[in-house]
Amino acid sequence: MNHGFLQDVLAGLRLPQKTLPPKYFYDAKGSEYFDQICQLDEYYPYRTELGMLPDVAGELKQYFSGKSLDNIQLVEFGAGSLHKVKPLLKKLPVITEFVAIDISGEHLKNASADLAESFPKLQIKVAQGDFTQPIELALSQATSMGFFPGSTIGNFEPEEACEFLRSARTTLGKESYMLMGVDTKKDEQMLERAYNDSKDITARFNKNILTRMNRELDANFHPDQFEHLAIYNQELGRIEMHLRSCTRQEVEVAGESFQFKEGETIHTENSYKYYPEEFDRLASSAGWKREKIWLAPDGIFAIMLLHN
Ligand code: AVI
Repeated sequence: MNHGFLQDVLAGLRLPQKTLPPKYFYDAKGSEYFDQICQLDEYYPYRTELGMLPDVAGELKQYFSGKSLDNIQLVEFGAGSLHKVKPLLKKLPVITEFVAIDISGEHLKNASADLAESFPKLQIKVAQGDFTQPIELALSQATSMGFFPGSTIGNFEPEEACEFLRSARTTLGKESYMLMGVDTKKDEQMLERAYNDSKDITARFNKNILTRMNRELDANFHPDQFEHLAIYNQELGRIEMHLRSCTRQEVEVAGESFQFKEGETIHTENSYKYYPEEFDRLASSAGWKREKIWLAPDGIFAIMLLHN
């Protein structure tokens, strides 16, 4: 049994507002659902960012300064399916090394075998692990650039986001860069539609965590006794995902029982949205300086280049 997973689940379900850490969404099935979410019309962050990346990659070099730029070591945090790195690799042949860090090892291994076929000269390293923790990288002479697309930073609490940015600075070393995708505050309807898609893929993604606990933690959740809920919390500037119990029920996890009232929720994810200036303040409190911002039409998504 995965001990860290069990400890986190028990601790979260014992809270007055039952909570689960969103990083546990991403088992093999959850990663598949997430890939499907990315193909949805309603889920604008993925396609918007992917559409921006070729131009961003084309312009990147002019914002680099300092160290030699003949070699860039690119480090992707939470690498997943490796779709987003391709436009960078195509436009920036100076990227000679690529390190992919992700929690879902199997998914990443398949994706990186694919990448190696398309970019045979690229040195690829795969690291399975929790990228929120500092990681020892064998840093070469190359300039390091972190890559954290998809607005995954939004799934951290602001203090955790700051902590992550600080630890990424340590991981990447002096004179490094960081290219980040950040989802922006916008029209509430557009936000809520992105997390309540008409094909119910996001609902399946959310409920998959129950199936995962049943399988891995000897739990007995009935996924059909919970419903998916995603709402924008304007005060806190975040989409919240919950699983709402349809009835009064009792569930066991590894021998411990938990009571649910009808309508009670498990809070499974926050997805924070930032005004660019808000994000600048966060990055600078972690020691990064914004070098450049690219905004999608109507400002619905931002890509930022930070400099250490
Ligand atoms: C991975 N992360 C940035 C996604 C998001 O938008 O917060 C996860 C997600 N949750 C529901 N849909 C997508």
